[in-house]
Amino acid sequence: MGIKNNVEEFKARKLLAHAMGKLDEDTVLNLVRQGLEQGVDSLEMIAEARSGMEKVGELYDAGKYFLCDLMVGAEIFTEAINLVLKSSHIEPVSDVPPIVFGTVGGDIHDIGKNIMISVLKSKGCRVLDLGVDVAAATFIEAIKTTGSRLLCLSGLITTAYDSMKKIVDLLEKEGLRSKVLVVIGGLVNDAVKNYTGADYWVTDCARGADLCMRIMDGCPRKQEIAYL
Ligand code: B12
Repeated sequence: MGIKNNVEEFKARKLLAHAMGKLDEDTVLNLVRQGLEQGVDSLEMIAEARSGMEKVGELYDAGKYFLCDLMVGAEIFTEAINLVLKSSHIEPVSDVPPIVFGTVGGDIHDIGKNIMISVLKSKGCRVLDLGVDVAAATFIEAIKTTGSRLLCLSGLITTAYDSMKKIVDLLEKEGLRSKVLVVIGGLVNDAVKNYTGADYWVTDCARGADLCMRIMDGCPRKQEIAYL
């Protein structure tokens, strides 16, 4: 079977999502290695692993998985993504102000944030990672000191929406709103975007990278960077 067929088969069978949902570490990692060998797109694999993580969340919701299972899921997912991204660690060369990125106050989920940041860096963008549970004032301070025009906020729990809104309100209060575009990601949707006053919402890594690159005019770089 040719490489193209292998890639199609990989996608069609959703094995990675399935193994992720079952917290089957060995199978997840083997499938990622196999996918890399067969030339499956890295963003495709991230998306599939993420859909497996959604299953983990659903099972947790249904009382079939417990907090420790969420934690195991997070570890497996991180290992898998590190494998996927490992050959795309390229030093950012952009000389425009960095994208300011963080998980908002009250929220400690950072897997999605870290993936987005790795992908953006691999495309040559500079990113200032403020970490997790970041206070609104810290985001504003970072915008002021870097002169950044893109603020990326990650949030996965409902209380994160108020934190996001607070940040956007503070941008307005400080007279910075018209200079900065705000992109939110994680467990968000159109209603959350409207509530928080953000400009865009994203739940997909490929779309997120495209959007940020467009806002940043392609993040100037010196070399062409191919994905894996
Ligand atoms: C892993 C996980 C954890 C791990 C987090 C580990 C870590 N270091 O991040 C641990 C076990 C610590 C955890 C803790 C908790 N969790 Co939790 N967790 C999850 C789980 C299963 C997966 C999240 C994840 O990593 N997904 C994979 C990543 C890759 O997806 P993603 O974050 O969406 O990111 C992608 C895109 O959205 C995008 N992206 C993300 N951010 C951004 C930002 C920008 C700007 C852009 C452009 C793109 C972008 O890029 C990523 C790549 O595709 C979800 C279930 C779910 N459905 O999401 C629950 C979930 C989010 N957790 C939940 C809960 C309730 C909790 C706890 C409160 C549990 C508790 N009782 O203590 C605590 C929260 C503590 C806190 N204060 O934050 C709930 C939230 C419900 C709600 N509506 O509020 C969920 C939905 C589970 C559920 N169904 O109940 N959790």
